[in-house]
Amino acid sequence: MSTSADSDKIKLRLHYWDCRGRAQAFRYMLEDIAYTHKNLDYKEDFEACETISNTWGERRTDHTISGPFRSLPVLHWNDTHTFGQTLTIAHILARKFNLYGKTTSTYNDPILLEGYINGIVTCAYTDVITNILQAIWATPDIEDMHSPGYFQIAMARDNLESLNKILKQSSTSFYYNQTEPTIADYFAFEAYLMTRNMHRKLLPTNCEALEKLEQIMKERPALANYFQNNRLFKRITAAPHEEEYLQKLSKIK
Ligand SMILES: N[C@@H](CCC(=O)N[C@@H](CS)C(=O)NCC(=O)O)C(=O)O
Repeated sequence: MSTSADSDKIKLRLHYWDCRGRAQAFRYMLEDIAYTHKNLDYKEDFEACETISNTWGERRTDHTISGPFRSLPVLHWNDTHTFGQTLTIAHILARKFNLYGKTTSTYNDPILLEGYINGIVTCAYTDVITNILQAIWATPDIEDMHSPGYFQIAMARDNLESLNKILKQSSTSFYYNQTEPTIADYFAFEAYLMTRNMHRKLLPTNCEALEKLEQIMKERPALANYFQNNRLFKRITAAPHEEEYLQKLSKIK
């Protein structure tokens, strides 16, 4: 039996590391969804990044913790379903809570609109966020294009440029002429913020549309609360060297 996302009680439990990592884009989605859907009981419980080098080895063998793929994030839906894989979790949320936008005169086929939106999500997640996470683990010298790990930051920059260009073509501040954010906007928002938080130099020269997106996303009541209450983790990955590495990068002008 399917449940209505607008009226039936829905219990969601997210399990992820206490860092931004892969989950941050859909954490923003969940904040907004929980703000508007009072039937939603949503909580996140965290796996401490510190456990990755000691107790996680054992914890990951327990499927009630590490889900079907022995990795995090994991989303528990109503104590009956357990999902793994970042994009799958985000797509389920978008499907259930109407974050695939509305058809417009230009995008008048819902399936094709979903295809456009999914393109942005995949690009932001696979080609920007994942590359930035890998780059932080690889600690490249961001001023030396021959440094191992430089490829990841070059890829992230190139794809952010495409994300900015596509957003600029929209008649609104959101992708594909939408008046409310879709899953695409949450992912592009985090791809842009995460890259900038690694280092401003990694951004493409022109980020005007993404800057505007950041501004409008941060004005949304649930997200404004989230940022004002300092709920965004400073830590981006579970890499033990991250703080020291980002500190070193911050000295580069
Ligand atoms: N393809 C998965 C990858 C998940 C993944 O690699 N998660 C990492 C943390 S960011 C993890 O849990 N690593 C520990 C492990 O695999 O044991 C996704 O996109 O969610």
